[in-house]
Amino acid sequence: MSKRAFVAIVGPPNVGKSTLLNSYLGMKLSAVSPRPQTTAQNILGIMTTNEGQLVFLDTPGLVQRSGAIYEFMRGQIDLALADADIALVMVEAGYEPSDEFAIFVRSLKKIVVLAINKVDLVKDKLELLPLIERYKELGLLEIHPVSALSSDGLTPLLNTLMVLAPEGEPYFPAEAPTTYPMRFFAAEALRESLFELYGEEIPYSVFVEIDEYREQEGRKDYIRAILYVERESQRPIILGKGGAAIKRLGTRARQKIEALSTRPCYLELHIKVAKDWRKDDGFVRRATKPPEAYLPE
Ligand SMILES: Nc1nc2c(ncn2[C@@H]2O[C@H](COP(=O)(O)OP(=O)(O)O)[C@@H](O)[C@H]2O)c(=O)[nH]1
Ligand SMILES: [Mg+2]
Repeated sequence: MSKRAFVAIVGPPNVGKSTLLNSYLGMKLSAVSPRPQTTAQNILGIMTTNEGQLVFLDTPGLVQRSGAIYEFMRGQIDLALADADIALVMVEAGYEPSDEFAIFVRSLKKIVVLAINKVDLVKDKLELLPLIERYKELGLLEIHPVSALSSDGLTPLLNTLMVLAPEGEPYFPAEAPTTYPMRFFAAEALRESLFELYGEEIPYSVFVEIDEYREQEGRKDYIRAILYVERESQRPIILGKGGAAIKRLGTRARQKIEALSTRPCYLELHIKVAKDWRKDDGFVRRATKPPEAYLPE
């Protein structure tokens, strides 16, 4: 009998949740950046081995901010946890468990595995021992120091997840790394590129919508993306002098999309203003319709 589990990767912003997913899948599915709240929607990634199948859901970081987009992000975490067999809670080395964190962990009615990430930054690994003790005091039993970046400790963590996974047939066919459509990852690639190329509020102020994604036999795929900004004054920043900045954005995102789809594409970008969309429940609800084919059946 083989194993299978839905594994929700949850934790504070910026600890390396998306990097972990990408490491396990060996591909750049989930956007990564040195800044918090890069992931806004859950990303589903499937890992199938000889032992079984783990269906990871990479989630936005836990934050206590108000506004429609943050409520949406918290909803995403709740959704991932509701479906999960295992909660893979991730923190980073040096992160002391706060009271809120303790409450969060106790609220999880799941098998919980803790990954303490970024141990590559800790010179003296003995420093980790008191930290591990403090997490044990919260009732956490499975604790794995890892480095998602250098893949340190990822195999033992994977083995633990497989051991804890319920028995059963795989949820999805073994070949596919995800059930989300390519258009979803096109938006993710644009999002990551925005974080790489623009400072301050800009990446957070842009909502990326893939308006059209047309696969074309014998020619480049055609992708049209709308970048919704919160204010008219953000348009010239995105464009840059003589359109240089948006050109760079388009080129970078296109390269990421092509690397994932392994097909050449033509990427067209448009800017629209959706005033203060981050606070607008209606906009967030409309704009964040989840991708289809999320769960089997
Ligand atoms: N040094 C180090 N940096 C890491 C590691 N994992 C992730 N990072 C970096 O931490 C930042 C946040 O990573 P990301 O995966 O976007 O975090 P998320 O917000 O939890 O999804 C990025 O700059 C990553 O390159 C790690 O194991 N070691
Ligand atoms: Mg992330």
